[in-house]
Amino acid sequence: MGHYKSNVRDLEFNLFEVFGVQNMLGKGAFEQSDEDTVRGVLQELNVLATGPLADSFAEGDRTPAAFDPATHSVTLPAAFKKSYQQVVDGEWWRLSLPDELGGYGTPPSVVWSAAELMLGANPAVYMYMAGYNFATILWRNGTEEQRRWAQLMIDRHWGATMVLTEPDAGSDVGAGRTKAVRQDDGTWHLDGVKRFITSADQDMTENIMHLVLARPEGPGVEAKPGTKGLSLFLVPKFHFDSETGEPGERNGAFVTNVEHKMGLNASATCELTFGQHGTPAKGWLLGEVHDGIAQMFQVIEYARMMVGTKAIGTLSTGYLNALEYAKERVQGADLTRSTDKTAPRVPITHHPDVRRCLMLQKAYAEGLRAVYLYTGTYQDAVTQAEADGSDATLAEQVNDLLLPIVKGVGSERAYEMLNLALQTLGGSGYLQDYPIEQYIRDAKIDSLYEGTTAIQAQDFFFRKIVRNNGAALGHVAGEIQRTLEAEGADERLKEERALVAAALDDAQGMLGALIGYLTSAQEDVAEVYKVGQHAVTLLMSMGDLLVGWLLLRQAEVALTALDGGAAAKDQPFYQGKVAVARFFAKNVLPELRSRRAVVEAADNSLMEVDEAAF
Ligand code: ST9
Ligand code: FAD
Repeated sequence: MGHYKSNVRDLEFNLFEVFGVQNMLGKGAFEQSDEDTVRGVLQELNVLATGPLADSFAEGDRTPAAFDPATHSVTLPAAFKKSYQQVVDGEWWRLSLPDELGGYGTPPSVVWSAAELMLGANPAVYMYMAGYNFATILWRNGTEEQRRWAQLMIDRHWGATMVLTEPDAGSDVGAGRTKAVRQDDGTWHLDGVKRFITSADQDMTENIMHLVLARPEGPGVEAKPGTKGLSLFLVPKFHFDSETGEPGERNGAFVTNVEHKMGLNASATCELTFGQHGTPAKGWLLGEVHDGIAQMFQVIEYARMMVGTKAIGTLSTGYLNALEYAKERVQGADLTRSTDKTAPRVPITHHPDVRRCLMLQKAYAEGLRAVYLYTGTYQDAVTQAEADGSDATLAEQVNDLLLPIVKGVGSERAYEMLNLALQTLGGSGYLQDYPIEQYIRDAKIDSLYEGTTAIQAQDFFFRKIVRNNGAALGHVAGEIQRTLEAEGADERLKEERALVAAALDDAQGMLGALIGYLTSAQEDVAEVYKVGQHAVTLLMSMGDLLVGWLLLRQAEVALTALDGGAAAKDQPFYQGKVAVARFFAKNVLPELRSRRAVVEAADNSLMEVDEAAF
């Protein structure tokens, strides 16, 4: 058996029993899809994910991407390349493409379910497939010629990168110094050094299209500071025939280092230099000058969703591996007989603390899966609205609101819970005989790249709530209220509903306090530090609220299914849904009360501590 333990049952439960995705299949943008096709996709992909895709997961870690400075090239282990090729040959990348670029009209919620299977089995493989997806950015924003390149990228299976970060410009992308100088022929020469660029070289594709943020210069180009002065340039590794895509001469974008990392070793993280090695790095402007950051955020939004889904997929397989081990590992006597030295030894699942750890992992694995799929349903609504010409504004705003929760909360809780998964295996968890130590190393990156958790929290508060005047948040709060106040709601979940209601009140209280500090900052600017100190608490608490609420919704569905005489094979699944909703509501949601008290009592003494005193 491979390392990867998927949970297709839970994916299908969310899609069909909780969110009712089948109701929009066969219509409008999703005309080509039906329930059977979706179930078929998940089943087939599951075979690939748990088999050939998972097979090279450990090999990619033990034999990391190798760099040859003489040729500026990166090579990957053969086993890893085989896994990649199988996904490419199966044309799974089509799932995320729009119809006009050869997609299947698959709803985003289903695409993200499929993505979880690949990301959980072998995340680096998925990330090398960026070329197909990033081609849509050229398609959406490019000239006629660049739209043709988009098709070439797909047809010829090129790789692609997103190139923002520089040594002095990480979170602060606007500090980037790489420049682009306009040439007489309308092209641009890029000059600068970027670092930490994922997939900037590999030996699996004939070409790589780099999507690079740089500061344009030249006659008639207004110099602007910060992110709003950046443009997006298309910089191919090899020049190519614009009609056929046939690669020609080497362009001047060279990889000059590959980082030695804590994990995700199959994914090459590169220093990428432009115009530093005697060959000009020729780029083509995408769209208009100074549109770069807005265009790059089209990529970033996708990538943030991907990172959250990756973290949650890894948490899920970590939990299921821990669960399997716990059921088999016999150690110690039941606590009720601990003084009886002759008592039989029991599987560790009998110990209350092991149960606590397992149930917490289950709560976050299944609760966060529901959060990313709930987010996916708003992407479904956006796609559907774009197809039928209706207003997509609210769905877009709700999706935007939820992205920092999927990415920020997903990555933080996954890392925390994977620690519990390892703990469940005792000393064995520390060994490479089991996959959990690699999961932890591979998942740590998720709270760092694509914007650290602090950046997600500020994005959530300032941009997604305050700037949006609370419209999207109000909609989600209304959805939660609807569950809480539903007529004929199941009495058996009365206590859990009260706990979710209290958590909603506490989260709103925290938000109210932060908004109060922001308002006071108009009088005393230092008040905004209080927001900075507690924005992550708000983000994490909103995440817990959503997890608690969605687990409650799932429990309601499960009780109905059990009452309706669910098949014997399904009963433990539904019983588990009720148990986990109860556990989370009683054991985690009350914590929001004390977090609220801390936020409401915030002061700025932390900011007054002299650095020397730290
Ligand atoms: C990275 C890559 O880390 C990691 C790995 C990538 C791997 C990719 C692989 C993908 C795989 C795909 C595979 C497909 C497979 C297919 C198979 C399918 C089954 N939302 O607030 P302001 C914009 S990359 C939208 O003033 P500052 C907006 O235009 C590096 N837009 O910002 C705004 O203008 P306006 C990642 C947003 O103070 C403008 O920015 N690095 C948003 O100037 C300025 O906004 C980071 O993420 C948003 N949320 O700059 C950097 N926010 O306001 C993190 C801003 O007029 N740092 N815009 O609308 C930040 O995010 C900073 O907050 C900052 C601040 C840079 C935005
Ligand atoms: P810094 O920005 O220096 O942050 C350091 C600490 O300070 C963090 O805790 C951060 O939260 C905090 N901090 C910084 N600014 C603020 C603030 N304003 N408010 C509050 N806290 C703050 N980049 C790309 O462009 N393309 C890629 O493909 C890519 N892939 C990557 C792959 C890997 C493996 C890694 C490690 C990085 C990758 N990155 C990539 C870069 C990644 O996006 C950055 O590392 C990330 O955005 C953080 O920047 P930084 O490392 O410079 O940290």
